[in-house]
Amino acid sequence: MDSLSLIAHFQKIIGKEYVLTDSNSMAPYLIDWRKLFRGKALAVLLPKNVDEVAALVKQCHQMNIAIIPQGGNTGLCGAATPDNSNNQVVISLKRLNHIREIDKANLTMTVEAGCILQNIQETAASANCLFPLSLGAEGSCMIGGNLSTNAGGTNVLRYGNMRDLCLGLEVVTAEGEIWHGLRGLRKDNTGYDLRNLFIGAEGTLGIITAAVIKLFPMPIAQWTALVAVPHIHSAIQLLNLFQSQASVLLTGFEMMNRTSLAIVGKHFPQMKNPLQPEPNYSILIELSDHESEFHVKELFQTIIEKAFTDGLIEDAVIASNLSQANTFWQMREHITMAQVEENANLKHDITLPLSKMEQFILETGEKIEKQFPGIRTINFGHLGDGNLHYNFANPENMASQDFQDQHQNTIAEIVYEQVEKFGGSISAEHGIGQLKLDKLRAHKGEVAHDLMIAIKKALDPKNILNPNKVLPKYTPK
Ligand code: FAD
Ligand code: 2HG
Ligand code: ZN
Repeated sequence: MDSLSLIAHFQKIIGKEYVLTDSNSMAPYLIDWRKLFRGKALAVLLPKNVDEVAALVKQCHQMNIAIIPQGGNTGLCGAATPDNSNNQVVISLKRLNHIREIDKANLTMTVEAGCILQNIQETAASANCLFPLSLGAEGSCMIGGNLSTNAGGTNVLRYGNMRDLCLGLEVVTAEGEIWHGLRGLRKDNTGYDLRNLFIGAEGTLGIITAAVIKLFPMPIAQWTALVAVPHIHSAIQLLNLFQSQASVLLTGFEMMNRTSLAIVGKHFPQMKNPLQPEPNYSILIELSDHESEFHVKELFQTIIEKAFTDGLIEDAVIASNLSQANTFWQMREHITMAQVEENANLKHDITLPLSKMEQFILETGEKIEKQFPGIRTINFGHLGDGNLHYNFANPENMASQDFQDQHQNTIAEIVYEQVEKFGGSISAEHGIGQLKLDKLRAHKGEVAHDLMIAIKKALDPKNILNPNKVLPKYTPK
């Protein structure tokens, strides 16, 4: 079948206006958020419900057309961008954007894949419930993308990542069948865990069309503080102190090094760090409570006082109201945008055992600074989860594009070698996509990698779902 008849088939399934083929309307779907990856597509398809998704996939399966599922296109690993063959189609889930049900007694919500995360949070809040997944891209990322990347964000240390927040899925398989797995059960030991195969698969095993997600009672009080610590050692001790004293009330523990907040202040002057002089590390801490405002405030103050006495912290600003707390969070969430303003930047989204974090930072920093004098380390992240965004910007005397083009591989090699040495992971929460495709086999080991390929072959024998993402074209022995 030639491409014109194929397009006509798509148009018959979802309507002419939802099959985009002209380059202007397709453009935003063919480039990733960081503008690192660009691709081409036969068409961008915008189905409105699960049946339309299934019919499109059946058609593609029959014709051996590869499909790139796409949500909000905020992913940071190029996983939602087609390749340059011009033989692939993008299926955007954005029109599947209905909240199907809120079950307050069961504390669950059934949402379609194209629901924007922030809309889900707001709908949950209007029912006096909390949906805790929270990240900087929440105004545009979609729950299907969050599920497919197993997104993390800033509440993981209390509520877990997306995998922990999902009870059931509806999925269109590679052959265009619909798996109706939308159960809101917290226990279900009925054989293999299919749900957890699709979560984090980055669209390589099936297209998620809806999910049952977990809700939580809304906390009645929150206290937020920004705290100055001299080095990473004290940051980890402070984390341990909060964990032991506040236990599950600790809902956020974000670390930002001096350069991270300096670039935020430079590009967004209304967001200057209130801690002055700017400390080596600023820690954003949040406690949430269901009992009383008084309780959490007392607890916070007691822990902060102890931290001062123990010499762990140099300074602290406790947010006096919600608006100041929001300003602290805004500052934290703007680091990624500030890095965009700095132009080219190198990202390494890694996790390490907390016990190894200090040695990793000291040793790796020394290696990199020795080789690239003046390099700017933008080190921030979800310290409570052992997750660093260990990023770099060019030394002042080197053009940022040259820095990126000439040195990104060398720097990544040093970082990932160190990650292996200290028993960490080369992808904490952003995924593999095409960015880290060539690193996965060495990192996971042959056995794990071959098992992944076996799963992929069983679920998608024609390799039409997001090919060459996560797993390269590889034939096991
Ligand atoms: P997309 O980018 O559209 O897609 C991501 C992957 O999922 C692709 O492989 C795509 O094919 C697949 N996919 C999308 N929808 C479906 C579906 N319905 N079925 C099957 N596969 C699908 N991530 C974090 O984890 N934590 C953070 O704190 C965080 N902060 C961020 C801050 C900023 C400013 C930005 C730009 C990104 C951030 N991210 C973060 C990364 C990104 O927002 C997340 O990975 C998010 O989950 C992606 O959702 P999306 O809808 O944009 O997915
Ligand atoms: C965050 O935590 C995101 O802000 C993005 O995961 C990290 O920009 C980055 O490297
Ligand atoms: Zn993050």
